[in-house]
Amino acid sequence: MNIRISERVKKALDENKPVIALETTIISHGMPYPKNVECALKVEEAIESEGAIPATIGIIDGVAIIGMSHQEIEEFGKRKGIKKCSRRDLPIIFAKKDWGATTVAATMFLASIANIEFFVTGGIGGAHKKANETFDISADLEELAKTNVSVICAGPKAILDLGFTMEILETKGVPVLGFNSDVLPAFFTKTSKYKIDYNCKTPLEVAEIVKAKRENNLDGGVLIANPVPDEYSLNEEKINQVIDKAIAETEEKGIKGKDETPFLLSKIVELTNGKSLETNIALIINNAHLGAKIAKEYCLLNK
Ligand code: PSU
Ligand code: MN
Repeated sequence: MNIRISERVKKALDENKPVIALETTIISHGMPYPKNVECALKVEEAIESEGAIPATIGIIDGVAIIGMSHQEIEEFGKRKGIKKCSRRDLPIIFAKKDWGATTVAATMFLASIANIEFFVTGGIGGAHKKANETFDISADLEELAKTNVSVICAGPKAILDLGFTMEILETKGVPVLGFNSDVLPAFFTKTSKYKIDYNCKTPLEVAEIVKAKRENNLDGGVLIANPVPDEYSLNEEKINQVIDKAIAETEEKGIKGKDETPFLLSKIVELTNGKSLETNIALIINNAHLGAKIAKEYCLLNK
């Protein structure tokens, strides 16, 4: 496989140090420049401040990079026309020696090849509203079903059908753990009406569950849902109105498939005058701290 693991990440993995995978779709298709680059670098810093090693993953000229340099991250943030790359796009990007910004699904796949257990992001993809008619269900859920990587996020974004998404995760055998939460956080907001069965209070508790999953050969991911910090949580009613407006616009404009999520994300930033972006950045950094803490505990358990 065309893969380049940075020396720093290689060394950390060899020495059983905590490594955290990070995606690039969030940079290229999830946020505007230059905030996207600022955010990506702050997330790396947050991970480092906890004593863990960040591994931002993306594809450059057909080579999967595990552990991008700051310069490469900057390039991902700036460059136009980088393809959004989910699992199904990987062979095409490799064959054409193209650039690809990896989604949760593709990043999980590449992280697993590099033996990285933990992956931090903002929100995962899931079943879109009306997925019962359109079948628009993110490949992220399939990947969580089969690939051995644990994903720390702030819940699926409320642009999705959260109930449908949770049902699919259950069907596919993906444990969903709330971090100090009894309900599924909905990305921009701390809460939703969907109950979570397992509330973990400490990073160690999460690490123990991940370890038990691996030791018992229960393939697939674990989803850790970490609510956005209080001071950044948006008003549920207002954000849902904004989301409905953005979704109505996708219908008017006929935006579908892989373009739908990036369109909705940028529309929501526009409609909230950038407020949603602040929240988005804050919650990823919050997830980065938690992910690093969990990974540290996991390394200690596996000593
Ligand atoms: N959710 C967010 N921000 C994002 C994404 C999801 O809050 O940037 C990105 C992730 O990379 C995710 C992808 O894997 O969108 C899902 O796209 P789709 O729905 O086309 O599978
Ligand atoms: Mn989709």
